[in-house]
Amino acid sequence: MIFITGDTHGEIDYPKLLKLKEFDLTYDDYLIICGDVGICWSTERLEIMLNLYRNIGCTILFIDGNHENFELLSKFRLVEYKGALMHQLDGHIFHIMRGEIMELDGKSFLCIGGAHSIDKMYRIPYISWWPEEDITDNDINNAIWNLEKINNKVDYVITHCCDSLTVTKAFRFKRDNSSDKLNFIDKIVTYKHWFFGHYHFDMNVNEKKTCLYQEIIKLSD
Ligand SMILES: [Mn+2]
Repeated sequence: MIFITGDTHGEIDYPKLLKLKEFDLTYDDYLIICGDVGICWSTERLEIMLNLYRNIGCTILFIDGNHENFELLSKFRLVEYKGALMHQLDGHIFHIMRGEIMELDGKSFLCIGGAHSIDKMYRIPYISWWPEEDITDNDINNAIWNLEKINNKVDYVITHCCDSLTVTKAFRFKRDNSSDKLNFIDKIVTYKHWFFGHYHFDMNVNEKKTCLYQEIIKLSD
């Protein structure tokens, strides 16, 4: 089984994951989290967070959001798992690098973490805000390079923020450099469905794009 959900913010929005307990989960089941996972936030609480997420009992694959401690995240070893480059935080907990394409049960997922914090001015650099949050040209170039090998076609796109067109039209929020870069991805990639987090809504923007927060989607086999 493959599940996808939105931001979990460490223990704050963790309780929704307990709904997964009704399934008979194994490590051959996967939970994809669309950023702001918050396992890596403070060094002191890292082990507590890892324990909490281990308790779900399936393999956890997440992209980064804008609220992650990138310094701490970068300390984990890089591994190739499911065809994609990832930081391995624990036996069954992985952070997917930006622009990587993973394959789970025959389905492909283009994963691009990162987003811009609108409340950046109220945050403290390297304590509650990290400059690595924004999507860069290098991230997009990595996606382009990986997409070329499969003719720019994937089953799913997983991001934290969404493209500027969606953010301005569907949510009436401001565009930014990160969302602009996803406009380009939207133009070049053929996909069945795009899931993203960040905006703290559960909403189907259209038939191909879904914003996730508390909802947990189970992909059909
Ligand atoms: Mn968030």
